[in-house]
Amino acid sequence: MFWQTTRFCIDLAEPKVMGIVNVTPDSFSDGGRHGDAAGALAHCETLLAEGAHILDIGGESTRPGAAQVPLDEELRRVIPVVEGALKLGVPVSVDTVKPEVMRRALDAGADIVNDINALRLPGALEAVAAHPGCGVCLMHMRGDPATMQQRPAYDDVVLEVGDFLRERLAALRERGVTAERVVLDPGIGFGKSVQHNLDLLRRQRELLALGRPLLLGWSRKSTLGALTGRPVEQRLAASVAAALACVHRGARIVRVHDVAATADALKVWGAAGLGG
Ligand code: HH2
Repeated sequence: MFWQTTRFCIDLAEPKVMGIVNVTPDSFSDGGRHGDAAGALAHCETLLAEGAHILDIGGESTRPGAAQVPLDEELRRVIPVVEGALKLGVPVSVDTVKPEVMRRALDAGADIVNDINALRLPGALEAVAAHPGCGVCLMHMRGDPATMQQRPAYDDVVLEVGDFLRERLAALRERGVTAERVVLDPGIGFGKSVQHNLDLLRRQRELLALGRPLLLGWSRKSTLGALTGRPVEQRLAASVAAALACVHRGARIVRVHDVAATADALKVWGAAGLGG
């Protein structure tokens, strides 16, 4: 299976590691670490040396309760880093919900739009459809970051997430964006309880029926804290285990902070014939 993006057709025969680059003061696990463009670009290079296949650059924290970032501030944070990262020879993704940030990043040459809101803000579908070939990650989120963890409820979380992703994929197709450009993400921690996230992991294969590759982001998330009792800075082993578990259940891209450990684990996993 392949993921068609602006400059790269990404071969997903082997699982791919998407390295997280948060250019934010307040991300839940690494806020403020790479707050300026030079620091963020140095982090991009580190992640590549550690084995990242894709860089995902974001300028707005989406942690539960996070404040929204004004458009001009998000552009100021993200665009210089996207421009620099595009020279590094790997696919560059922009993690944003804002159509104008998508447009500006795509104009700069970005390969992928990663939207936790699945292109639901007015103008977002159009921003992607106006581009001839960028890749897209559509993620499921119930509610918005300000309120999403207030008693999330589903009859069947896997069926409801699947229905949502199918509808968003169809909305993109209607606007002429072919399925080869799209990957799907159930959105771990976005309007979901610990049990919902675990149901999505255990029954992840059901989402493969949607016919597109799955991207999963478990890295350092609070469900791992609930399972291990560990604070966010001590969730490396749990994050690597979660990445392997979701690759085992059919994910082809894992979005992670700890690239070196995840890439090493996936190499051993693959060599053992366990998938990927
Ligand atoms: N998770 C976060 C942000 N973007 N995108 C996708 N496709 N899938 C995810 O699971 C996902 C995402 C949250 O993690 P992080 O970027 O580390 O934190 P913050 O939002 O606080 O910057």
